[in-house]
Amino acid sequence: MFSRRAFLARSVAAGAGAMLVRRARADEVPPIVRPKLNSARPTHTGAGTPSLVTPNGATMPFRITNGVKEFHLVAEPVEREFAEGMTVKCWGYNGQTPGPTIEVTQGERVRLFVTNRLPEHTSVHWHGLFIPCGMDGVTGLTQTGIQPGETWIYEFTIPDQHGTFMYHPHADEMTQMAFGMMGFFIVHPKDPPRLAIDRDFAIMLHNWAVHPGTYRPDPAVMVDFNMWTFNSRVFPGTEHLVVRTGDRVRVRFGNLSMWNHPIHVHGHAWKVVATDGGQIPEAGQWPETTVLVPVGTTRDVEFIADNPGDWALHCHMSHHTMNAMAHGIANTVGVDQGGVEQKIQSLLPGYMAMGRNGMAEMQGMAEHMPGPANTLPMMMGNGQFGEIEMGGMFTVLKVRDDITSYEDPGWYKFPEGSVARKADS
Ligand SMILES: [Cu+2]
Repeated sequence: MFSRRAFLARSVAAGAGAMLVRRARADEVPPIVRPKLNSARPTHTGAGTPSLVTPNGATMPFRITNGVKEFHLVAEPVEREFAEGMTVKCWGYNGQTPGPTIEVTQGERVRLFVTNRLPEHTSVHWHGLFIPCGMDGVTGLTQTGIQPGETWIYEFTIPDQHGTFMYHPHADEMTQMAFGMMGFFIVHPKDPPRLAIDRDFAIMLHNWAVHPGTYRPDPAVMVDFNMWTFNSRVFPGTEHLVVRTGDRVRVRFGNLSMWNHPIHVHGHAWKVVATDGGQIPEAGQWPETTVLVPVGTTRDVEFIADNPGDWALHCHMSHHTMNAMAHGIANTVGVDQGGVEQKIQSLLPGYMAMGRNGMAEMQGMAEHMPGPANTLPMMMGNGQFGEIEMGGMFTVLKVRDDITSYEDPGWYKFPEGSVARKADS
């Protein structure tokens, strides 16, 4: 599994003496940068790789000091708008959740400064990277916690592996990850890939328990989550993925949530080409339209976008494409609630019985009746034909023949006579 070259790289790293994390001296710490969301592209220009796009996110800035690539992560409280109408009090890195995407190239020497501005200790684990154990970031096992106010240094040589990895705390994980502390760590290959990629996206999957009317995720919740996010945003707040017809597209999914997510694409089939464990040989790749992204893993999928249109791309767990969910309520489908509605109205003026014919009537509820503060409707978002009745882990893959940039081109212009129609029209 490990090449001789990788072994040598490790030996060199060991010889350099940086085997354990240490506290930073004030004069060596790079400035703190909080990149603006979506402002950091184009970003990395590795050999033959396109700019990586973290939808609704950003790329981590760096500086080079004596040939070493230096990053400065700041663990801190952040406010994150999940979609218009809901802002959550989270924890993250450099003003964001997920934290900005770190990009490096195979073989590079990196130095990662971590400043802790949380009210409790933390650490950073580099998920999937084969680095010296003293840099692994597990509180108690490989280091003591980084205390509030301290800045520590992780330093290592990127081993002979490339692909999609992640970073997250390995200290009070239940709280710190529930609050959104996670990010991508992308290693680009030193040599150009055999098949050039035109569009490269990174999407982190997460779940949250933000009880209706509240602002802070509940870290004690184990299974009963109510918000499901792509890069800490819910539909319709999720950025659309714009590609040109014929583009070879890569989407990197990471999952640090508490559920597995089967992510489905319409109109295309993709192949899983890599996991956080390594690249998959071509003989081991098979086409599918849904990739299961288990907890604690990454999956890189690739496909040719050869079918123009507006294609749904979403988690196939139907409750994961809903916002502030109405789960746990009595099942009223098929129930005549007429008499009940009048009786309750005598106690609660304005009460509306709902759900007799399904849940679609509850969409746009916010327009009909005020909900709790900071709580999104269960299903929302409009397309060119009306309400899409989705939330959570949903976005749109926009495949276009005629675009000259990857700016959002608006809704698809369907060719005459190509849209489903009512039989009697
Ligand atoms: Cu899901």
